[in-house]
Amino acid sequence: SGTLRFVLGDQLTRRVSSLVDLDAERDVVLIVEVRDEATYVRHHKQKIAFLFAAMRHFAAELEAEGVTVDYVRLTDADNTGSFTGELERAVARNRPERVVVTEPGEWRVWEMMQDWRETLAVPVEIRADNRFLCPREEFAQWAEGRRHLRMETFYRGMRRRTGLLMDDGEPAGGRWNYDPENRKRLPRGHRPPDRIGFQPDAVTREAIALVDAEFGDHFGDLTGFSWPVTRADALAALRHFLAEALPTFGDYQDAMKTGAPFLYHALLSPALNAGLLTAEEVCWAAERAYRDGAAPLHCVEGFIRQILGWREYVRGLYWARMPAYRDSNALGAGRDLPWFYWSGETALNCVAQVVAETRAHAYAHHIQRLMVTGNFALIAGLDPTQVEEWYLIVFADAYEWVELPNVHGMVLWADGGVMGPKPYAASGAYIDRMSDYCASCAYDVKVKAGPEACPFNYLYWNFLIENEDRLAGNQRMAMPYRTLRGLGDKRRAEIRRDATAFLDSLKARPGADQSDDQ
Ligand code: FAD
Ligand code: DLZ
Ligand code: SF4
Repeated sequence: SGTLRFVLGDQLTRRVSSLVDLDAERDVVLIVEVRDEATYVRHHKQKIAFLFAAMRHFAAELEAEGVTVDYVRLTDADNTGSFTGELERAVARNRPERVVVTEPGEWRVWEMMQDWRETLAVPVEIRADNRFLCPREEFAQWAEGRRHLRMETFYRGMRRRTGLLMDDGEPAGGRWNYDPENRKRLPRGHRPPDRIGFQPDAVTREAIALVDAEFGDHFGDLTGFSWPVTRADALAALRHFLAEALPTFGDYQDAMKTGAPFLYHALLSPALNAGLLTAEEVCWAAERAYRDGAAPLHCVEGFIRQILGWREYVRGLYWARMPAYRDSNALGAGRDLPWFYWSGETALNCVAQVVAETRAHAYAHHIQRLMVTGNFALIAGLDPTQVEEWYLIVFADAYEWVELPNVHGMVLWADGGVMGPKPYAASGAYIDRMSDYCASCAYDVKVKAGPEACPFNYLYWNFLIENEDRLAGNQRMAMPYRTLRGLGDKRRAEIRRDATAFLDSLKARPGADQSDDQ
């Protein structure tokens, strides 16, 4: 008897709604390692190790507090491998009066939860996820009747509602957005701060060994694992970020540099998304740095916008528009994901660098995701479903609620403009301006046509040509289409020729030849 409180692997906070009224005398907390969750997509090895390590540490912390934890390990005999199977077994084992759980991050699991209410022998209470600043219903109200859901409008509402960076009802410093001061190029020879690494302890090493043994054929390396897996370490990571990186965060937010995967980014998304930190405390800690004079407003506003704005916004959008959201394909894109997204074996140096860093760290920063692997997927016309699966697999912070809007909406414009007014397509010049990748590339970013040319250059124009019917009428695309019309038939034919030759040369898997791909 008592309550069985089921905590999912990305809800690892003592403050999660399913634990707020925990009675340590009578209740049992259930945490389960299950094969289905590790394989519904074949997650990066570091992502699984991160979650298993964090789940085991969280269970130990609860036990230290005197709470009874029913912890199912992946290799336990009779582990059914699924949330539903393990919950059923746990109900039979513990004989609770009821089950309490917090709503999940993914639609897939939400559907499972609806079934639990029908099939379990005891009542199941599904509580709202209190780990976000904007409740689902509130976002749904805001979104109702709007065809376009613009982040900036939502963000201003959130600033007003929370009081973050507000002075007497006005935005601090008199402006909502300080982007014009951000996004500089990195000066040559600039040395960014070191990442704070967390040496795996015995518990984490065991989780890493388990993943190596059970999921050794998944994408990614385990050797460099240094994520924070406890709340204490996540707080240390936050302090390190506030002191070392936040004061420069905005300036080089969009810069990319060979051998420097982290730059001034926070590296806090895995901890935030798994519950080790809350969005609220991270935002207020950044605001405090501004009020104390430890970081300038343009950096703090830029950072807070990512969490209070973007993160809350994509989560709200996901729940407001699912399950239909993932089905659209506004640009009719359908090419297979090239194998080099996994192998990194490509002459496109920018892509090779980002894939190699992703394999090593289960991390790439925002502009790498958006403007390198993302922009390539957009202008090469890659199939949204395949691209989305890749993004869900390769990053330690990936869950569908945050991955899908970013990939489907922001990167691929597969939602036809719900998130952004126009596709973010760009040629090689953008990557050249914001990185040092082009200097060591086999292609020449300044060349527009022929075998030496940077493929981003002709793929960009080819993208506009392929989507002329769909995009030429879009006001925000008027400029590039005007330029395209001025190019002339000969140049158009040249673009088509180069793009077709390049796209036809891409392999969807090793050994695949043209005839296989048909
Ligand atoms: P910083 O750059 O330091 O930013 C601080 C925080 O802001 C992040 O920790 C994150 O919580 C939040 N944030 C920033 N941008 C976004 C955004 N666009 N959406 C939501 N939150 C944001 N983020 C994920 O957490 N999981 C994903 O699966 C994911 N997939 C992405 C896919 C694509 C194609 C793109 C363009 C972005 C994606 N992002 C995703 C957003 C962003 O790239 C990561 O949150 C960020 O790189 C995490 O690293 P950081 O903690 O160093 O972030
Ligand atoms: C991602 C993941 C993995 C790899 N393994 C587990 C697990 O064994 N047990 C668990 O409770 N959660 C896991 N997760 C996180 C879940 O997939 C996540 O809670 C759902 O996607 C809902 O957001
Ligand atoms: Fe990437 Fe083109 Fe630059 Fe090569 S030249 S690194 S392919 S943008």
